[in-house]
Amino acid sequence: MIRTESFVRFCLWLLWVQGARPHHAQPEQVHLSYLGDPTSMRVTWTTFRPAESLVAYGRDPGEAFTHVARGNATRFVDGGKLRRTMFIHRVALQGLVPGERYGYRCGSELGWSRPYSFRALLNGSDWSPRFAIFGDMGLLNPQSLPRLQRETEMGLYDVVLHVGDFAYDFHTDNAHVGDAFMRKIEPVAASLPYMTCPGNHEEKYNFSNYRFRFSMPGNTESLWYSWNVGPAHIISFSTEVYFFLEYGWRLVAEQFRWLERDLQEASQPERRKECPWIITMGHRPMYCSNNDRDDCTQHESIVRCGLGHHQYGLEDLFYKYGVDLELWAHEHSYERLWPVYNYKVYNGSTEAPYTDPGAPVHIITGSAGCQERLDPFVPEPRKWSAVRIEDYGYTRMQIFNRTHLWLEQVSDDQDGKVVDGIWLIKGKRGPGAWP
Ligand SMILES: *[C@@H]1O[C@H](CO)[C@@H](O)[C@H](O)[C@H]1NC(C)=O
Ligand SMILES: *[C@@H]1O[C@H](CO)[C@@H](O)[C@H](O)[C@H]1NC(C)=O
Ligand SMILES: *[C@@H]1O[C@H](CO)[C@@H](O)[C@H](O)[C@H]1NC(C)=O
Ligand SMILES: *[C@@H]1O[C@H](CO)[C@@H](O)[C@H](O)[C@H]1NC(C)=O
Ligand SMILES: CC(=O)N[C@H]1CO[C@H](CO)[C@@H](O)[C@@H]1O
Repeated sequence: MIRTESFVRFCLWLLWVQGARPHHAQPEQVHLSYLGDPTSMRVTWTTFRPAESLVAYGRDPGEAFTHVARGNATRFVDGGKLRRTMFIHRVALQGLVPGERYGYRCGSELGWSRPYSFRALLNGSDWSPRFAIFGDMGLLNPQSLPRLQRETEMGLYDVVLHVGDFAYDFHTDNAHVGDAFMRKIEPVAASLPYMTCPGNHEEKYNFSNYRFRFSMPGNTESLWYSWNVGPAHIISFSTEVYFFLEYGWRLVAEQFRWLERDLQEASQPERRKECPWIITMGHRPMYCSNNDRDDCTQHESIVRCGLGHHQYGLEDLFYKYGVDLELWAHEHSYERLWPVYNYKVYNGSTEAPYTDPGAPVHIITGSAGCQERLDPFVPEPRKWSAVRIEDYGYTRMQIFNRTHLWLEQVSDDQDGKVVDGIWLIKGKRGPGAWP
């Protein structure tokens, strides 16, 4: 009896050893990112053995995958005990026709992914991009993910913004958790550009899992970058440079200088006329009314006021350049603020607080779902706090045109019900719009 069992086990092991090898060049964890050019899209994936980096693609429906694009793979060694090695492949598709749908699969002669498809984003600023926005989604309890997957398949979105904190954590269990998370989001992330910023859960080994796994525009290993989509300029940055100074104070200064330059350029009058919305995304908020001891609960939060003697504070910088909307996460809840600057509320008017507001608008949306569950609020809302919701869910945003932007909050707990919504309407732009 025992002998038969061990024999069967031995056979299974042999099969596994034989079978496992070629599978290591099987592509997995496929995801897309947008480089800011509507004729282009980047495909990123992982293999566990070196292999070529090819994407076969074509117009969908109609063409078979008649085109082939090539790219390169980067070797990534996780910092854990096992020093697991993987190969992160990156291929930029070029020459796409804006607005057209493409089918693709990625891999090499050693193994291909299943087919996926995406729509190339539209050109110019005269269209209305639709976003799914959330932070803090983990491998365990990613409650909003099935709904996001269905809505992706229904064609509800053009882009996803994941505002930091992934997997919980990428590096956990020798980065097996990171692999499993990236496989789990694949149905969404291989169909829509999945744009990111780093959160505190990505910190381990100097953010290396984050830096290697994603492929955002620019040359800062996805840490900070900006891009245009429709009538919006979107800036993604790292609040974490302020909290993990052991990786270099230099990074705080470098990112701050970059932010200032980027904002300066984006607010040149001709650019702002074409692309008036300036939207930021960063993980840890400046303000929040949660019942914990996070930075945002401090009156002089670091993200808002900066380090030491108020160096590199972001509230003044974003105010100075007339940032319209600031997207945050970190708190596992949803909170919408009245237009606020330095603790003072600047409603457009009492009847229409978000029509030509006198300060940036902040949204905190970190309740997509993770093993740390939800974060409660302090009992009394602050006077700058407009709406607080402690449900699992995510935010939808549609930038209708140069003046009108719609934001709404979806509660997954309440079966997809829209539990909050505002029009942000702006005629005036830039610092001149503030009182
Ligand atoms: C995109 O729009 C710009 C400006 O209108 C134009 O110069 C460019 O040729 C367009 N590109 C494509 C691929 O349609
Ligand atoms: C951490 O990573 C950043 C970005 O790659 C790099 O500039 C910095 O020097 C690294 N810091 C340390 C201490 O390795
Ligand atoms: C801002 O507008 C809202 C909604 O009308 C109102 O409840 C709130 O008191 C206003 N705040 C200030 C400071 O005017
Ligand atoms: C912008 O979109 C809003 C909402 O759809 C609409 O009411 C408004 O007329 C549009 N503005 C322009 C200039 O098209
Ligand atoms: C660093 C490197 O090898 N870059 C190459 C990546 O792939 C493209 C397209 O094949 C090449 O042009 C680069 O030189």
